[in-house]
Amino acid sequence: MLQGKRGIVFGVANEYSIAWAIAKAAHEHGAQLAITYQNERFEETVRQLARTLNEPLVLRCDVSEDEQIERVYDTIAQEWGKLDFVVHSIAFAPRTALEGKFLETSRADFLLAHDISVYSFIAVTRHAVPLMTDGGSVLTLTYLGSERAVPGYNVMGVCKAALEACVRYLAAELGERNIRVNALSPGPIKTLAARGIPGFTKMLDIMRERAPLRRSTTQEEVGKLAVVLLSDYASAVTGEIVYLDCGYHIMGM
Ligand code: NAD
Ligand code: 0WE
Repeated sequence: MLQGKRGIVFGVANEYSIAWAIAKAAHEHGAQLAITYQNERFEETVRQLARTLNEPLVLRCDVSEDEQIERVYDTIAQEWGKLDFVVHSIAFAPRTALEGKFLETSRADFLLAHDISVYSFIAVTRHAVPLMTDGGSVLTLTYLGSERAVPGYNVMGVCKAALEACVRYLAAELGERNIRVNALSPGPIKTLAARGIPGFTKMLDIMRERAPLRRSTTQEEVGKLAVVLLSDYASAVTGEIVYLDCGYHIMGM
């Protein structure tokens, strides 16, 4: 589905990362890849994982620094000269903001969460645009907490609402270049970002009880749908938030 296409996947931390599942699926479908990790803490793990792909570019990118984003795209421009897709699979809010009361969200936590989880999506898309000379597909990851008050998701819910608005504004602006912009919205998945969230196991129980499919989403399922959205099979889909939450969000109770 992605033969002859080149893409970059931001946000691989370990084998459980949604970004990694997307990279694997894109690789299986013929894409040539670059993958990025946040810092040295993840470098060894990510380089090890990368060995199972066909020599991807493995690049460090802390999205809080413009120079690191620029360096990544300088490398892509040098090595490939063009780009077909971008996957943004990054979110962060300080633990204090996810544990305390939403009312108590500090200015510093609010700004940091929005910088990493929202602004970075605009930045990585902006740098990709000049390289997407044959059109392109940009994808990010969101969560239902953007439109429902999910207990504890707090400032991240506000970030995801803003992220989803970014999807629409970028889609509107980039459509004339045949660049599509979409988000995938999976149900809760046990990844590094989910581990240590108090009551996360309970959330998986609730999915088993209430989601029409009586379970939550797997990373592999996100990988498969991502491949479709990155491919020409989704050539008329842009500005969309695509749910793959086993139907959870349609329920009224
Ligand atoms: P993950 O921890 O594997 O991935 C999050 C990534 O963000 C990590 O690779 C981390 O290094 C990266 N990151 C954080 N701060 C960064 C920074 N300053 N610079 C660069 N990278 C940074 O967890 P995941 O669950 O795979 O999360 C990926 C995306 O999926 C996130 O946007 C998350 O909100 C979204 N999502 C997750 C779930 C879930 O339940 N796991 C559900 C819906 C959406
Ligand atoms: O987007 C997320 C989680 C993103 C996340 C996770 C962490 C944990 C470690 C952002 N920042 C941090 N900061 C840390 O220090 N998800 C969709 C998973 C998630 O997190 C929740 C959820 C769900 C689902 C938090 C509360 C309630 C539900």
